[in-house]
Amino acid sequence: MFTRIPTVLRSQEIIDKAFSKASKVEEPYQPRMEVRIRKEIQDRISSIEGSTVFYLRKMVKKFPSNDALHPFYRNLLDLMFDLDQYKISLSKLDRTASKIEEFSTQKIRQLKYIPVIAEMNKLMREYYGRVASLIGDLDSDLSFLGRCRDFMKLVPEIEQKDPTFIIAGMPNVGKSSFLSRITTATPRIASYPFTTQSIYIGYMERNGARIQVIDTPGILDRPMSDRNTMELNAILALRHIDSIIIFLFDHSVESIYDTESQERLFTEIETTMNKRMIRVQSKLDLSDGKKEKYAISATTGAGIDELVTYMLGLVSGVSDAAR
Ligand SMILES: Nc1nc2c(ncn2[C@@H]2O[C@H](COP(=O)(O)OP(=O)(O)OP(=O)(O)O)[C@@H](O)[C@H]2O)c(=O)[nH]1
Ligand SMILES: [Mg+2]
Repeated sequence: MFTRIPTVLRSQEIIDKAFSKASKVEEPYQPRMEVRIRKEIQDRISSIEGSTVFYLRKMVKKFPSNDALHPFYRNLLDLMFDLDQYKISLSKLDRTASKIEEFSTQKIRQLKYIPVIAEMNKLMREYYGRVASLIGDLDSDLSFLGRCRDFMKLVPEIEQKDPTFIIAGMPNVGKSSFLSRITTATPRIASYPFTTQSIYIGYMERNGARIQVIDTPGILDRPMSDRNTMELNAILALRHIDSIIIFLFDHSVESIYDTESQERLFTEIETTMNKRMIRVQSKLDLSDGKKEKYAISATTGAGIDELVTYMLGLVSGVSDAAR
């Protein structure tokens, strides 16, 4: 959504562009000087009106409206910036475009009744001044929208329609190995603009339905209290993605974390995310037997089919509907 928005220009750039284009407007020879000047001013006004109104309206159209924003993106935008300000800034751009239109029509009409060239030039100066001030008043809104766009452009695009699983668990438990085992291609790597971490998004194709799997290193694998605000925001936004969480427990002999700390994180995620959680034991080949209902080894492939079948069953209603 935000990736399609070009860089947002600042007031002065919009004014400079429009005025410089208008200054190139020239009327061909006319025997009567007043007629030529009048026509030239009229054309310059139309040119400025055209380029400024076009630009402002284009921006309003390119930025997704509040209603068009998926809750995930809406929530992020609100957390990082301010959704009310976003709405206000967009509607200010739109209103200014209308004001410029009205003002241009009014000036072109007045121009028709001005007989003296000096008066025509005065009207033109007035016009330029007013348009420059109308667009100048938008500067803080343009800069605000520019910052929203620069940030949101980097937020990973998550397919909202596909049934989605989020893989969580302590570091090194085998989340990424599991993701590459069950998803087809190399996962798409996307960085959150406000964490140094990336999320990995993979897709499983089964029976014609597409299922999205998101691996979240550094986003879900540490206690909430250790997190900075940015990371917390990233987690809170993930709550808005309709999904089921696969929580991996490493009960293997080589596990870095004890069972208690893994259980603590499980409970914490369960409480914050408020989503269905599936407990899965990883690294079965290195473990002393099965300790969870679902146990897998990304290395040998043991237990994978069973787990995937279970996962598909959980979303089959959803994926049928999506088809
Ligand atoms: N023997 C064995 N090793 C595994 C298995 N799954 C993962 N590993 C190994 O465990 C290590 C960590 O695996 P990752 O998949 O990177 O774990 P992760 O949870 O994504 O780690 P972070 O992204 O750092 O949180 C790697 O050396 C893997 O090769 C498994 O089923 N069996
Ligand atoms: Mg990983």
